[in-house]
Amino acid sequence: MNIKKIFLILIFLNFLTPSFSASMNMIGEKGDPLKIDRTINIKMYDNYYEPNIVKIKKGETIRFVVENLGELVHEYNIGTKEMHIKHQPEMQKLIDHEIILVDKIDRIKMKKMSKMDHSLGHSHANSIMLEPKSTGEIIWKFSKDINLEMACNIPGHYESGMVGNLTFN
Ligand SMILES: [Cu+2]
Repeated sequence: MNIKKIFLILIFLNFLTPSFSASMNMIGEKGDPLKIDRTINIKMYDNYYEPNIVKIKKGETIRFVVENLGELVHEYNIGTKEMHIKHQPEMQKLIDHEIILVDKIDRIKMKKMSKMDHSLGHSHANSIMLEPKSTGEIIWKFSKDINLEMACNIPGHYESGMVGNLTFN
């Protein structure tokens, strides 16, 4: 196989893998930290969010300051219901590889393993995963007004109620 052919295949593969970012475009985009309209504080407990309904205006850039007050690792992930359901097997993989432990995230292992399997990297602009007693943030621009959910896709959490609504008015 010549170099040009390999190169073309690589380009083709590149089109296949970011199916996630393609679906991300339909829910909005990573927000500009210099253009924040509002800050919303979200508290994560075992297994629910507070608040679990957030009203959004189309076009708003929101900084979510997310605090994990539970005793388990949790995620704050913005997406459609379909995206969350699709994301759940990925989270199961992180558990299987012992990257997510009950109350810890092995970020060194995550980094190492993501070189072999990109889906284990778990770094998307629309989500953040936090250990207990830690805080993080997401800045998201809601450029599309489709109904979204905030959800934790760690196995069992979504099902037990760790899901809320981001609704447009
Ligand atoms: Cu959770």
